[in-house]
Amino acid sequence: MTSKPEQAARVINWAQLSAPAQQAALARPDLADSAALSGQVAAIINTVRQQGDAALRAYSTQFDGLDNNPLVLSHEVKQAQLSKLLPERKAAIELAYDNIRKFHAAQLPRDIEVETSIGVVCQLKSRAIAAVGLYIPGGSAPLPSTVLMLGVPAQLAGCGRIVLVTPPGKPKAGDIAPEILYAAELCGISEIYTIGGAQAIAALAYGTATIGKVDKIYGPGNRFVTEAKQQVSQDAKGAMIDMPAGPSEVLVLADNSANPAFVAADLLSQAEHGPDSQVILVSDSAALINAVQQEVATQLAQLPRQDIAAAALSHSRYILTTDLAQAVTVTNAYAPEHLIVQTACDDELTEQFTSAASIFVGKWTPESAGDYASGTNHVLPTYGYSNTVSSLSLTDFYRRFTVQKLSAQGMRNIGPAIVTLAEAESLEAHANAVRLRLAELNTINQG
Ligand code: HSO
Ligand code: ZN
Repeated sequence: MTSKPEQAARVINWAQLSAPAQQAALARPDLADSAALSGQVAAIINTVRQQGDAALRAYSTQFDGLDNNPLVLSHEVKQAQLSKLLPERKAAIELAYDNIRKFHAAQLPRDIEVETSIGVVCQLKSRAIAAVGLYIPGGSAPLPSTVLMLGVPAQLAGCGRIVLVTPPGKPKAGDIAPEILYAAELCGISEIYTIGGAQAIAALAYGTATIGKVDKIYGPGNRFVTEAKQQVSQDAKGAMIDMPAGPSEVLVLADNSANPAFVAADLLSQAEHGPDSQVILVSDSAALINAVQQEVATQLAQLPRQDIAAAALSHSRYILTTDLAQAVTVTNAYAPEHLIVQTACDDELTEQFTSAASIFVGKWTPESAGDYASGTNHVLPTYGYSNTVSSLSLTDFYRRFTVQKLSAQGMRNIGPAIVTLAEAESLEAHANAVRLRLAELNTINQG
């Protein structure tokens, strides 16, 4: 566990840092894209492409210690797992499902049609992506909440096939958390495969005899999964992915009106995700920072995952600013995945944030609310990508395309301008495609 003096040493006084030192204070860790990792993942992908199901079974023996993984989760195994679901967990999943569904149903895209010039009609349409693959991690913390975050929008969009893959479970394939299976059932997901890791991503992207290929892959995973998603997304024959990923992050912006125990709990809830989690407190109050540090030490000692949280905290940062305006500047520069604001002027500050992916406003709004049950999506851009990449939403399960139709009058109206532009670009064939039609319209006019 981290001792108090060490924690105190990690307080950064922002105003005293040079510009490069400020940049360094907000830098993310280098991602583990070592040549060894990408080579290993490329080899797994290749093997799955060549040997299909046999490769998936062999990897399951090698990585999961399971002989003869059936790959498909059978109805019987699923029902047996579902019968173990505790009633209060079932009810909680249903509450979360309802709220996530309400918030995402309101995001339904609308087709639009605009007559840009007389006789020139342009349409923008959205249609569900035909086949989507949802990756749900197993491991130290299986995440039924992620099933809802991916499954609800896929269900609302009406994707033709929704495929879920998740590590096979232990001690036998199919020992998958009943909460994951119930969340999948609510989302109407019946195609479930008991595979995880880079091999699961390869199977989704390229297909095997048992697992049909999908068009787009969603969801978080370890560095093998993340690397595999990157690789298949760079191959036109592979599959698109939801977004680039890095370690999960929270930045809490708090002033001396904040409750230090709440702030500490929020920092720790991010820290327990993984040793590489990024945890930052920004405050204009040295007293608050001090109180939070003490609370963190006390609460950490009680946590079952204290080793993971302590590892994350060892590179956490407590940044002291001269005022709240400077705190906002630091926050915007970092572009956090999650931003929690606990100050005397939360609503006013919220208007000033320019780059956070998901903002949690006020003392009654922990990140856990959005992680599970408020309705917002918890699949979010990390690693500073939230400057430009958006939180997962219903539109990510659609493709958008345009349709246009010109009448004879539309061609007469815009044809001459098109010819002029094509000539300006020295693209004669383009100009001709219009000239021929204008000439034809002239003969009709004269005739
Ligand atoms: N905070 C995580 C999501 C999560 N938390 C799932 C708990 N379960 C990344 O946004
Ligand atoms: Zn979380």
